Amino acid sequence: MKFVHFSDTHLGFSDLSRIDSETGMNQREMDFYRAWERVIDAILDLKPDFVVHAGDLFQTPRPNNRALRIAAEGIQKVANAGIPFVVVAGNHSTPRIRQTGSIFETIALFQNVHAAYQNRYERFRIGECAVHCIPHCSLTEELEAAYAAVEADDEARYQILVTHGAWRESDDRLIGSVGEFNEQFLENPEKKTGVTFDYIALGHYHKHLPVTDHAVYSGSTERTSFNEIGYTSGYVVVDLAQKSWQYHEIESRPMLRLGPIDCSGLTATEIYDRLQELAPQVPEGALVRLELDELSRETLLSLDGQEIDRLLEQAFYVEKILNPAIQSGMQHTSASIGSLPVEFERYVQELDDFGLDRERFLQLGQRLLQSVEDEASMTES
Ligand SMILES: [Mn+2]
Repeated sequence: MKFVHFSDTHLGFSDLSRIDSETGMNQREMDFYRAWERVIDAILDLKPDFVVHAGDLFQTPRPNNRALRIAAEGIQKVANAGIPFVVVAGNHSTPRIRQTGSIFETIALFQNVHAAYQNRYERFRIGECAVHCIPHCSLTEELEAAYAAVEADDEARYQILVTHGAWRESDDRLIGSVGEFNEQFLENPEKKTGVTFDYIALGHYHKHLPVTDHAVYSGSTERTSFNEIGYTSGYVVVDLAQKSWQYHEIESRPMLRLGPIDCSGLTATEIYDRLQELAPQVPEGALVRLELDELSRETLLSLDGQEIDRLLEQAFYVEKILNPAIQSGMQHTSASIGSLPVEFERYVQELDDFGLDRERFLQLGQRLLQSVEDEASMTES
């Protein structure tokens, strides 16, 4: 028995207000639709026995009409090919107010589609396989109740679990945490439930990562932020009889880091020269995070963002992180603030007797700052 595991497709995500001239659509939004379609096409080619989606099908609990249509089209193609489709709700697609109702009520109307989205455990039987689902639960008590309800289906040959959240390996070790305020923490489900699973399909972490030999984050199908530089996009094919799985990469928009470039003693013109040398490293259509360190006050003031964009014109977008040099004797007051996350990191690293988990605090704080910055840049344009 073979199945496909994917997750975090975030349909309806959009960013950077770049509009495609032909369709009038946000180009990043289209990237996410294309990624989804690539996986759907792969599924139709492969003809697995079923498909599981481990959460964050949509970017929000109320996806726009286009996101909804594209999701429905893909699911319908799979369902029409006679391939059952199991999906759990992740933290992004779970409404904060229950009265909103869930988009998955609609998705579940399709034949061959099984959706777990009601803040509780559900189990579906597909051929020889029992598919146990724990969706995102809004309350810790609901998650505990979900674990307590998990029971092996003794008549099924295989038991698999589909769930969404960060994996709590031990009290001080979290895997796959992205610092979102409502993320769910999963204790090792086998220890928690006493059930031995043949495979645990995880969603939430956008990086493809096996946590154990049979508990696997498929990773997302596109990157939602520069925090995900270096993550590949793809899906996993699981062969239950062979007790094996394999990751398959799909194409997604190139995303890369340029620098950090040490700019001490450099003028703006010298920095442009340096960028001209580096430009061939940037592929067409790339999302680029450019980091310039040790900028003098004068250089910082004379740097022209549009000139940088022109030098890297094949890029889709260049995010510029400008870090000023810290002048001696003025350790804590830089001439100008580089970027909030960088300044925040400096601040946190310098605090003595912190008393909290510094790394986690830093990660959470940076994530929050990033989301505020992202929101600001979206409303600006
Ligand atoms: Mn996600």
